[in-house]
Amino acid sequence: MNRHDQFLREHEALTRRFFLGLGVAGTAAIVAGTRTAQASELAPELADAIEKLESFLTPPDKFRDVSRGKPLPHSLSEEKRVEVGLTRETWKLEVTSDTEQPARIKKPMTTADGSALDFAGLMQIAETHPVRFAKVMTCLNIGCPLGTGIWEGVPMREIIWRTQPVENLRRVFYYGYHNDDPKQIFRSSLPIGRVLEDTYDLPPVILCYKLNGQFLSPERGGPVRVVVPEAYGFKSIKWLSQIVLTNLAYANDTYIDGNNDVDSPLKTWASTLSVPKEVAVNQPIPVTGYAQVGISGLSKVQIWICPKGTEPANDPNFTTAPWSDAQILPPPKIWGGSLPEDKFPQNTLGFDADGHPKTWPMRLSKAHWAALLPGLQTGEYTLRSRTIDEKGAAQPMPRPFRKSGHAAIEQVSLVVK
Ligand SMILES: Nc1nc2c(c(=O)[nH]1)N[C@H]1C(S)=C(S)[C@@H](COP(=O)(O)O)O[C@H]1N2
Ligand SMILES: [Mo]
Repeated sequence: MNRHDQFLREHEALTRRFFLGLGVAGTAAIVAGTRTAQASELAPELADAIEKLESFLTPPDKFRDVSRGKPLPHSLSEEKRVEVGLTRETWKLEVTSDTEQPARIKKPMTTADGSALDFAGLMQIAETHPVRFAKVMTCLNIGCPLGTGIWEGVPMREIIWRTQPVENLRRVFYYGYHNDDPKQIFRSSLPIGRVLEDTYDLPPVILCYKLNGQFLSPERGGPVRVVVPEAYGFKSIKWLSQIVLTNLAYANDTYIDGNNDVDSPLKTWASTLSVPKEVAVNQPIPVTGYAQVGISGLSKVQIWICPKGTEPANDPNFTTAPWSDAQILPPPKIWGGSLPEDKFPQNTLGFDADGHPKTWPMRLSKAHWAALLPGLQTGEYTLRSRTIDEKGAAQPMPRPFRKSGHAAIEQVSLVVK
């Protein structure tokens, strides 16, 4: 066999092995219909890149911070934070009726009459109603996620029911400490139904006090923030101090300014993490990445490499390109994120008693993937990755518009020398 034939044979073998050759029944984990790769199926050439992948959970102090406020509420001195209720000892939450479109509630909770909720009161509710779930925090306006965590809190409805609402309650809006400057209010809102009931198997909307098993830091919105499991970051208000019950029938989030689609749940999409910039001719190319697993789940990650500039015309989403399946990695052995003892807290939604995920990939979080591209000839190439969600929609569908969250197909350049 001459060298060229040898290459073709190897190339073909590689192609089959890494793109199509995952068909050995019984060797792969299939959870909830999505096939994840077993360690034994991963090419040895990928070991290095997989080893270097970011941890599944993000240490709380490594989240990217996009907080607003002048000064940033978390940058205030300890003394000032004590004064304005941004410590566990001094925190207070008021729950009142909207003065403009009032909801009828019998027992508003106010600081004036001493009925506001304090942290000890919150911890009392936490004794019987703690909720924990994994979630990726993503800013609608930024492509890349800010971090993934196990968020712990109590359902917001537990507090709302204490106000004894009677009628004319259609929506709830909420905001946090904003330097006592009305211009700095950053408000978000939800239909009351979403708060009272967890539809589509979603975790509840929580008042969150812990991230990855540790009390919420000032940077992450402590002492208490809202976390809305299925939503982009702007719904998860930090330094929470006010919940307002209203008869308003539509969204009044601050994020509406800026042309944002504030009813958009998390999308599913893929990104690369490591791609060699330059590779040698005929050398298999290890690539890794992650997928944000949105409301519609994740069934596949696919990649496609083509010589630069040879993309098909009139097919902006590259639906007719020869995409091949990457391997979705199984749950990690080490979760990271500074989780105490690297163990999930008991009763984390979606995890069994031993701390193993019940399904994988997990909706509303992330999954990592890897692929070994067969060796290529000299030239400039463009590598793309995309997701297919559980309904079969290929990125950027089903919701391609930028102001409902990032979903554009990523492209990365690569040179073979
Ligand atoms: N009070 C308050 N809450 C806020 C914000 C803010 O500016 N002020 N920013 C929001 C936005 S736009 C995002 S994307 C998330 C970011 O959360 P993180 O800083 O914990 O990553 O916080 C949200 N909560
Ligand atoms: Mo954001």
